Amino acid sequence: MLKNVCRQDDVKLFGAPMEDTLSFRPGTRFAPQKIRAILPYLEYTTIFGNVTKPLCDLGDVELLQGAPAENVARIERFIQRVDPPFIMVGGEHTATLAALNAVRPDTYVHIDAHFDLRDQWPPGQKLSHATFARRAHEKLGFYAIYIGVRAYDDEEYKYAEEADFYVLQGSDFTRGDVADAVSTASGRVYLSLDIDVLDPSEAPGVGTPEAGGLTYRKLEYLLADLILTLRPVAVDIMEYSPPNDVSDVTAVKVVRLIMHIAAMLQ
Ligand SMILES: [Mn+2]
Repeated sequence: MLKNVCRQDDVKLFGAPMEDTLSFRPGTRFAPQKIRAILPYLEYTTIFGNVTKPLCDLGDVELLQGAPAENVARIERFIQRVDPPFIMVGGEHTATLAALNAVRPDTYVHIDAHFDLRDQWPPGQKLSHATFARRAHEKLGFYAIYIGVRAYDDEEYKYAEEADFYVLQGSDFTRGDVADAVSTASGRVYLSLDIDVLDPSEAPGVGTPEAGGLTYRKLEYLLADLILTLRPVAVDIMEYSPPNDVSDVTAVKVVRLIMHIAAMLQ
């Protein structure tokens, strides 16, 4: 059904306003509606690249409240009816598990201040925003490239090492470092962006802020280097939290990134 709403080569946009697990500040469920409110007001032609076709908006996945496993299943079923390329807007990062289940990439690129590789978080909970990447890897066995990670538990770092993931830590890496990381990728690629990879001074509107992050301009170059070389089948932007934003400073970055990504995917 959804396949008939857009043309096959359109870049599709949809919201996954899932927010059933969180560690710190709530609000990611409001991201898709906030993004849609701002999207009409930003220019489509910029010095950094043009979006030549409007995004094809498929609306939001209908979700329950407080049922993470059911919501991951609903998002997965939704994505199975969407032809790539698409951009998913979170919601909590756990929704990326649904996208990985549906897309089944060979290489998963995770841009985030965090690994999201805990076995349980909070203790006793196997499925959450802090564990979803581990659940996905246990099931799907992809190769992963981590970029921007700067806050984690030893357990997560050990898991990433044992899984032979490529990890570019912190925010001081160069474009050459990114090229080295890219050279290890192969096959079908899925790219996930947690907006908390940005420094909280530039992007306060997140649920789990961590000091010492990327600048917005560095993230733009990073995404261009990754997307233009790896040609991911789909991309997501997760964890934007409007109630924690200040004067839309995070919102305008999220919307601009969506347009950059759409321009590169089309
Ligand atoms: Mn994060």
